Amino acid sequence: MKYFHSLLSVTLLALILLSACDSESPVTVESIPIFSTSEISGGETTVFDASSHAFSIPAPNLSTAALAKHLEGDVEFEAVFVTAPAVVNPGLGPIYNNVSCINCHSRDGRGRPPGANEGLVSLLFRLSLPKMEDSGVGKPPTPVPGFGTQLNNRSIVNATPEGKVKIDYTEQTLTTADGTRVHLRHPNYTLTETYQQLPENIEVSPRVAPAVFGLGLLEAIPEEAILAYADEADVDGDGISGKPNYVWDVVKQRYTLGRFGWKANQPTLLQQVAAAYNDDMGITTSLFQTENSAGQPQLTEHSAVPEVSDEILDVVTFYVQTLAVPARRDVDNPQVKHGEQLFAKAQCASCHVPTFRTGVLAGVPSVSNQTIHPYTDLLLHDMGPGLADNRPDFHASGSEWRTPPLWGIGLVQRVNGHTNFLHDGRARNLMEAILWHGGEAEVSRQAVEQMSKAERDALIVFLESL
Ligand code: HEC
Ligand code: HEC
Ligand SMILES: [Ca+2]
Ligand SMILES: [Ca+2]
Ligand SMILES: [Ca+2]
Repeated sequence: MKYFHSLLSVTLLALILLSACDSESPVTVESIPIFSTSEISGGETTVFDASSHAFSIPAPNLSTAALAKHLEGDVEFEAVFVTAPAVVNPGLGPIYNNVSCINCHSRDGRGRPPGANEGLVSLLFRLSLPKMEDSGVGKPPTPVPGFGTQLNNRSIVNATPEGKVKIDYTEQTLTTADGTRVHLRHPNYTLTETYQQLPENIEVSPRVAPAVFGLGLLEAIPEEAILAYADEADVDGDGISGKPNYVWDVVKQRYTLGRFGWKANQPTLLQQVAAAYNDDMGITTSLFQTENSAGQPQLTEHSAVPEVSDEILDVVTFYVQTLAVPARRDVDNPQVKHGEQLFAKAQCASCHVPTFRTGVLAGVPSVSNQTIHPYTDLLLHDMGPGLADNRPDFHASGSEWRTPPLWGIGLVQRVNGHTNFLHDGRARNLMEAILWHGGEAEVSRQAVEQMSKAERDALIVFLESL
């Protein structure tokens, strides 16, 4: 594994540490401890912070002007929107899921499903109707009349939410080769209190809010580098295909490679952010000028001017492009190293690809030309019926999901106070997340089931070091 011995990254680390020190205590390159280079997860954007703020730090290599732009974006990311007319941040709704970006992406981190007596906060539900036979694959999801492609469970006064969701879990038990019993829970969703009747054949896809750091780096990975891992027909016969999603780019007005969202259903961060304003908050932008409630009785007036300006859209996009990636911890711990070997041996790295080199992202030099360790291939994989939402999304089938990056995953507990993983947050810890893997990852899961307790522990300790 060549990323262990890259002198370049060691030099980068030295530069990062040097620039972080004040001039009164000069640090020589010789006095800096040599870490395994895989610790530097985000290249020059890496920060050494394992606190509860670990996901919220601006990339340390931003210029003064770029940092100012990032901080403007930070303010907008936290801005709470209200019913129009208002002096600050008007335009919320009339129907929406939440009032600010940060409310779902808490501490720039990960959301979770609601607890027993909580409402939905950072979990949302995408909706669609089944596609026609001949217009199916590769097309956007078909909206549900009166509901669109997302259930908006909240509304401003004098409007009606589209409905609510009741969640319950079915417990099941899995026994590993050494006789350890692991409890898994499978979510069941019932849509209730809908403002009008839903069609019977509706497709529902639950999605929790992912963390938003390091995303500019993922956007900067050259398309060819991602496609190099695609093997749709599994020509090399390792049981793993890896398929690019191609989704509609509203700026380019054509289909382009999808990278963001649980099904790689958004092509760029600009479009992802504009879609979040529109779908999640009921706020129009120049990219999506139509309210998400178009055609519904509660939409009484419609502003011709976008509710959020291009300037704000730009700084918020820049903000999620330039949040730092936290460095790994404990990389020299023998148990961590053992876990890393097991990760490779169980074929986890076939999808959770450890290393990429970014290209140039226009206007964002800090994420350009970096060696990064995101542990994702940004491709779609069939994960089997257990994880399927049975709702296709462009080229993603009902059982395909984009490999999520694993960087920072060991800090979720510290930052977000929970360890709920997977697209719907069903897994209550990392081991449950692994044991839900099926489909193309069947062999990986079986390898973990065959491991001794010590090996499984090492694998988890490795993941916690990311
Ligand atoms: C109601 C909760 C909610 C709100 C509000 C929300 N998001 Fe999200 N966000 C999500 C969910 C859920 C996803 C995953 C969507 C998917 O898979 O289609 C997501 C995905 C993203 C992603 C892509 C992450 C990735 O790893 O692919 C970015 C970036 C993002 N949101 C930024 C924002 C910004 C900026 C705002 C405010 C304008 C915002 N979000 C508001 C829930 C929310
Ligand atoms: C065939 C590709 C593939 C392989 C092989 C694979 N994974 Fe995954 N992994 C995924 C996908 C796709 C998801 C998201 C599934 C979902 O959310 O429904 C995922 C999710 C995860 C998550 C939860 C991440 C999150 O953000 O919630 C962890 C942890 C994880 N994998 C670890 C592993 C480990 C450890 C192995 C090896 C034992 C492994 N994976 C093998 C594709 C793969
Ligand atoms: Ca609005
Ligand atoms: Ca809707
Ligand atoms: Ca293959």
